[in-house]
Amino acid sequence: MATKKHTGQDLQLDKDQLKASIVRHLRSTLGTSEQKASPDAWWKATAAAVNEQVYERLTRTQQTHFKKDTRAIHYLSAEFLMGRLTSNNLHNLSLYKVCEEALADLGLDLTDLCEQEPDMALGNGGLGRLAACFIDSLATLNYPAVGYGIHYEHGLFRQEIQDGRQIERPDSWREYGNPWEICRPESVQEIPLYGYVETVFGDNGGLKKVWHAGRKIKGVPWDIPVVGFGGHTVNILRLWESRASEFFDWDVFNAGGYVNSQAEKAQAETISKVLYPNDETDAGKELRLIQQYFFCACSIKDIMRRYKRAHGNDFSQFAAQIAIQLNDTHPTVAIPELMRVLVDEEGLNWDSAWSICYHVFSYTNHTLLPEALEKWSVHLFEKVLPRHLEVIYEINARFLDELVEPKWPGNDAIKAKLSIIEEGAVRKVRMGNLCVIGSSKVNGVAEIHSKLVKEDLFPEFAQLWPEKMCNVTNGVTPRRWLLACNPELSALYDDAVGNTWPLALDKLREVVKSADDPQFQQKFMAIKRRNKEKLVKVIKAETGIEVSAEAIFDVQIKRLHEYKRQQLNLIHIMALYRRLLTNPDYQMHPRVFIFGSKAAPGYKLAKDIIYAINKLADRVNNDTRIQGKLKVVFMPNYRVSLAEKLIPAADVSEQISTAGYEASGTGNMKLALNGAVTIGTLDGANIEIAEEAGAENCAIFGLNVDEVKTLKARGYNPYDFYYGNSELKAVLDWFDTDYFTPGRPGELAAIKHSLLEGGDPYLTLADFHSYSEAHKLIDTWYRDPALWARKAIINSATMGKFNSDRSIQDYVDRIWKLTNCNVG
Ligand code: KOT
Repeated sequence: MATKKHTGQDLQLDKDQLKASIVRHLRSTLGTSEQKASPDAWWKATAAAVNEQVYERLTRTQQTHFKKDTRAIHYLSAEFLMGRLTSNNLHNLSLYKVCEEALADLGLDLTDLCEQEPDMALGNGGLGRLAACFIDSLATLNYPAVGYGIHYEHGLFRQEIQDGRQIERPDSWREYGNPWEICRPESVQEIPLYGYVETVFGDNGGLKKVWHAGRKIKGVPWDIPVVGFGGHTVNILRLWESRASEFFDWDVFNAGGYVNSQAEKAQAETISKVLYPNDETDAGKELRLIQQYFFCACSIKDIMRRYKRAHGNDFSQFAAQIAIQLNDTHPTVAIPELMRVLVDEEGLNWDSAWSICYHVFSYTNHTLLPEALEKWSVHLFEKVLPRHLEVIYEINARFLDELVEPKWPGNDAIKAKLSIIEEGAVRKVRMGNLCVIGSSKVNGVAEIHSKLVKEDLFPEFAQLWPEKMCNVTNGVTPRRWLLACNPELSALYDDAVGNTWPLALDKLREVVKSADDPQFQQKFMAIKRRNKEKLVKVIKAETGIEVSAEAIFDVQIKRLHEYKRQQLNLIHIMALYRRLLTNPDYQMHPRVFIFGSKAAPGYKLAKDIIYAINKLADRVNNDTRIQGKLKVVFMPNYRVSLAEKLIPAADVSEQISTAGYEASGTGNMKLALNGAVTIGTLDGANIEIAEEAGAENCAIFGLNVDEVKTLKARGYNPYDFYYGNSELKAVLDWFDTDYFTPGRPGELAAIKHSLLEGGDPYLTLADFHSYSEAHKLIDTWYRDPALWARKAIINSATMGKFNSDRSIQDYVDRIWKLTNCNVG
């Protein structure tokens, strides 16, 4: 029988069909009517109508992948910061316009409807958002891929600001149901924990290890379809939810312990309850290790199940069919887990199992910060995962004997450094070392970062395996970060270069030739202006602060961390304010400084910086003496959906980390793509952004990586800069007064303290002067509208490299070696 070739065309809906489908779902899925339906019901009915399309394409994708039995990538990440999915899915299915018209017929506005959707905030920041962009690109490029993660009941906390301070509130993204997820009870897994290991005789007479679990937890998969742009491939993001398994429930129950069984049930459900809110710090908590093991073990079982469906117990094809990417060290325990499954459960010998593991795994490093490098106490490992600790010891012993000893005979110092086990009062398992040893490729996320991973973080590993270390510069999906969030600029680009740019962002380079064309400039800047006017309304609604779209919108949006240096921005705004107060003629174009940032709940200084920004805002925004030249806005609850409103309206992008500390950054790419000019250090991907846009189109300042190292080696003394710059001294001394906290002097003193007595570890004071000069340059540029328009256009038009499709293609070529699979 001839098989019908699908093109996807047969699925296209017109306006009336979609409208009918929405109304049908409103009635039959939501159980309401056009007269009574709430905005939430309309949103869910719309999603249900769209899902008819999604599911059909998902089924076709899965059938094709199964039939062709192609190699697939499995992206393991503790975080996927998806944001909202409605407009994204509509765009990727080419249904956005159709849906807009269908809803208009029903008297509804699609933009308003999209506001009904809670953000899926299952991540902290850059690492989680990168994972979300990557699965979009994988589906778009038709690569067979599964994202695996944790189905947190509560994502990253919701931030409220009360009297200037951050208050954390629980996030409940699925409290009233989420139409984009599908529960898959048929693929539930059971996961062992705790207990002990027994050595027994195996069938072949040899010894074998048996892990007797102390507890078993059920892993329930929830699938989020990931629709590629064009709608051909629909992959899945599979998130695991923990539940109590019958295994221990019944044991305790039969012993008469109904209450205990309920308590254990609650404990089991705690595992996927909440996302740890610490970005780039290692909490070292038992529950976190269990979270990591839980989702890795579920995922490995799922991968095994699918492999065996095609290949039975023949593992010779496993490494050819399966690639697993570890998104930082959080899923490292997948390595000893796969070893345990292959050796203990499938009966492979150690060497065959190791060869499979080594070829299957690759590891991406996202930070060099020492406090983020995960280490688990051996004691904790032994308690929670006794068999895995044995496996790790075995991996370590073989590595030290077979690789380190021959290369550096008798060198105990190097052995101690490279060992997976850190010796000391508390012995620890170093997850980074385990990742490097158990992976065939290790990559950093921008050129400079990958160089530092190789030269500073893992130099001896790089000597052992020079081919293992590589770079894949990060990227962002242009579908969300231009097409969906900036419809007017997208339309301008459609007119200028045709509508293929969402798949080929390099196309935008053609626009560079129009950068000096007054007509094009006028159109480009008018769009920016309208985006700013929209943001003016959002700012008013969210904070009550009135700002003018006439001003320069200067934006710093990212997690709060000393290395990202929001404090540098803060003290520079204070300096500007002081200049305006002391010299009423001080020349500057009006400026609005906009911040969006969450601090880890336990990070005291970060929370103090948020407080200081808000107190500065109170004072500056209400000071009539400065005639509205300066405004400061702290936007509460920074998240993906807010970023989508801020980024299209930004004139200036603040990327001011201490050189050597920001691995890559991805907000820098999104802002430049939307026409913001970067003020930034030569750090992370800023370097590559300046290469693409031309250094003359960015305001680069500050010490570079080598200069930071030299200054630190020489002995940095922040007092040199404090006493050497009277303006800086006056600004820092302001923190001791009650100028910004009337009646409460010294409330902000901790910030000054960290910059002086605290040693200013991130060299804020050393870079202050240069930062201030760069801001003067920005001001001069902006006051020449044609010059500014030129820079803004060139920045936007030259960001093609930072398409996450390019990043994925680099992963495919350098690491995964996949072939794409057309679904039709
Ligand atoms: C968090 C905890 C442990 C280890 C690393 C992290 C981490 C790193 N979280 N986010 N990052 C960021 O990752 C982004 C994507 O690669 C980078 O652009 C950014 O520079 C990192 O800070």
